[in-house]
Amino acid sequence: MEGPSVTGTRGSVLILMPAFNEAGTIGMVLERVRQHARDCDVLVVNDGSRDGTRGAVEAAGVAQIVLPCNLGYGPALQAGFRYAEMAGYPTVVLLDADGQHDPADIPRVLEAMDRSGADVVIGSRFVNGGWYSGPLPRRLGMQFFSLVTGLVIGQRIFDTTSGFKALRRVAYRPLISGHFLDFHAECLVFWGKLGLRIAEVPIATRPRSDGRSMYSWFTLMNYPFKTLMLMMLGLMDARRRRPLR
Ligand SMILES: Nc1nc2c(ncn2[C@@H]2O[C@H](COP(=O)(O)OP(=O)(O)O)[C@@H](O)[C@H]2O)c(=O)[nH]1
Ligand SMILES: [Mg+2]
Repeated sequence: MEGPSVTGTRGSVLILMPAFNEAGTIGMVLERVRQHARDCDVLVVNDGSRDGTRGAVEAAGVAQIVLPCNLGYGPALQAGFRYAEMAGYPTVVLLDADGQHDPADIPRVLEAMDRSGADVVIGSRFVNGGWYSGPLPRRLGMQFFSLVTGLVIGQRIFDTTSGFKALRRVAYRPLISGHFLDFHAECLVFWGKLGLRIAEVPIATRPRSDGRSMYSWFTLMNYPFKTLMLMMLGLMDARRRRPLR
């Protein structure tokens, strides 16, 4: 029996946008993507949203995978990576649907990828002295995982929790079936140990104007333990594989 197939006209960059209950912002974000990344294709993974997200994406005329229930950020993006792989996209750009990332930065992130030859380019809040004013535990967690990642792969990544990333196929393909939570430090060490090249470029971020963050106090308390455990799984997985570079 033949596997599923994805057909249709497409460019070489897929903007992959995870969305859970983002009806208040996603229309505006998609409009700015159209303005600033006209040549890119867009796929929203609508993860069982219960608000008007589906209608807003349809109104924007953008492709979406509508999951029947909420699977969570990681599995939802894995569905998107599978789609990108089946359709043969050389590059995927991850971008949040809540308006915190500015689609005007997409061309700069892609240029940095071309210029540097990196396999992963992270849109970073912290290179060039950037600053994050969120809750203290979250700031400390970010510092901690930046240090740990640096020790493990020998390259300091300042923003390990950015959801704005450009990935070449060599970087997104192995994520389709791995153990990943939110593609943060657990994913960076996996990529680093596989020999992939990672670069960071500064981006602007804005506070959320609508909806709710997926991180509650409870998930933030679990985050370090889960991420450390998944980092170890990622390292074991990378050791089993042949280096990609
Ligand atoms: N697919 C999927 N996306 C989610 C889920 N929760 C949040 N997101 C999306 O992931 C992106 C980042 O989420 P957000 O809650 O803003 O994370 P934060 O900015 O780190 O606080 C946004 O586009 C959300 O809509 C989820 O359960 N599934
Ligand atoms: Mg956000």
